Amino acid sequence: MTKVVKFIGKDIIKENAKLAERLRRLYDETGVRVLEFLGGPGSGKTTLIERLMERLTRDYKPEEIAYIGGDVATTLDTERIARYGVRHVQINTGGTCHLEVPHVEAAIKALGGPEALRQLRVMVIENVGNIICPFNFPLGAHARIMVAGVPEGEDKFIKHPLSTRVSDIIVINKIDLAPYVGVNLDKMIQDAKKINPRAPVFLVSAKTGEGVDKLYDYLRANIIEARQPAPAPQ
Ligand SMILES: Nc1nc2c(ncn2[C@@H]2O[C@H](COP(=O)(O)OP(=O)(O)O)[C@@H](O)[C@H]2O)c(=O)[nH]1
Ligand SMILES: [Mg+2]
Repeated sequence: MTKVVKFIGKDIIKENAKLAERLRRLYDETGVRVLEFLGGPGSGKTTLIERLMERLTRDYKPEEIAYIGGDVATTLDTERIARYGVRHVQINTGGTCHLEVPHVEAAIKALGGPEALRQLRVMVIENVGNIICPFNFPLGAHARIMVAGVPEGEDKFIKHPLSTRVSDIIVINKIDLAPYVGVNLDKMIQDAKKINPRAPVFLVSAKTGEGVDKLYDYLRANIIEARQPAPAPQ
């Protein structure tokens, strides 16, 4: 009889979740606060991180800030962020559609290991552009920030309830394009809140900068400078 090994994907997800707890302990021991950005390709993750880097480098020294860019190929995003003078490292997954804990561990090693983390106040991880897989593989971050671009469609949150549910913060980006693509922003907000009542929703345009201050102030007060550690990754 043919032997079948089932649920292998689930085992990988479980194993990664365990490793993510180890990463979280490393972050908490070294004192770095970690923000992870997730969302579809082109949703505006790198552009939003650029806007946040402008603000972070006003409040912190560049050597207190690090960026880990996850992508299938190229160093394009990391080159964009490197312009802010912050520590940076690119991970090329070579085809895998999401980052896993060993990718981040390798990137931390490239940054200088736990000693380097001790010098940091904040580390930003940009996951591979994909609205499904990365959400299944937590990386121990203190906040997982889902970025959905308005042109991707009004129904993004309903169509991706699991991704929406595991996110700590939801960002609706490219609001400058809402009138052109005929998207009802109120409906998007309502959908997001219905699926994930615990995540605050921010409306931004990473291009014009609208709404970015509000998001930054929230991140700074509640994640980067929070006295209480954030809840363990889910
Ligand atoms: N109109 C508009 N374009 C944006 C906005 N944010 C990003 N973009 C554009 O969307 C494209 C993809 O952005 P990028 O940040 O590279 O997306 P990523 O793949 O999620 O990192 C680029 O051409 C950006 O200039 C926005 O708020 N409004
Ligand atoms: Mg990007």
